[in-house]
Amino acid sequence: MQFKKIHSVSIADLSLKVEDYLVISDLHLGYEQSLNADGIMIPRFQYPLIIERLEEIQEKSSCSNIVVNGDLKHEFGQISRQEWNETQEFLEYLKANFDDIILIKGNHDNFTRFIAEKSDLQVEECYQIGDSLILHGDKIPSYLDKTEAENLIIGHEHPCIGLRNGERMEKIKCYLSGKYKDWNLIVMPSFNFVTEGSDILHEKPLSPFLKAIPGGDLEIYAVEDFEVFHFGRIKDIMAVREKFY
Ligand SMILES: [Mn+2]
Repeated sequence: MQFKKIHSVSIADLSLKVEDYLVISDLHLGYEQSLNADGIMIPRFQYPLIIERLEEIQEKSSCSNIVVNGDLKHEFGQISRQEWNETQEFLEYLKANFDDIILIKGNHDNFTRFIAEKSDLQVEECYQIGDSLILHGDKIPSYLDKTEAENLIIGHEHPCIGLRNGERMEKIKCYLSGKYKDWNLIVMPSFNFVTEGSDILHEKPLSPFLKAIPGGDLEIYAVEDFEVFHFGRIKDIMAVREKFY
């Protein structure tokens, strides 16, 4: 399958293909149970959807290695039973289907290390493949100054674009691409089916990397079912909106 390229990496639906690695981000396993605890009655449906989509991506991309770029699980602090079971099962699934498995620490991953150790896996701060450095993106680490990578691939933001369709607002997951200092910054959407994410046109950015890029100077690549739609830059869409509304 032919994938849309951003710099040296390719968009394979909700994952990035970086050489022979698939990169996925922000699965937030156990999210439903955490919502249930807050009184939001949502059924637990994510896990089979995640596996199904990942299988399709692996088949179409023929990648044999994988990087999970942070926030594998949802809850802060103590691990809930659903999270423990699903996370363990997911790691075993990865071991059965991929050769090299890299787990990167996200801000929700305080206890992921203990689950990972049970599957003989480790949790890393970041991981470099070719000219791309992969990190979660919840903070700007000091080791960045020493990296020789050209691309920075982050998650954490869960970007999506809200499009008005008559009375309804439809949200589509998207990638963002722009410049952070001298690096090419690529922001990934979440591999999570509970929510589309945070709307880049209507909500303030979360990641310090995005806060450091003034005026929405970022290209938007929306993804839906393996198709990629280039929307142009956030700031150009904002300018048009101001003109007409
Ligand atoms: Mn995060």
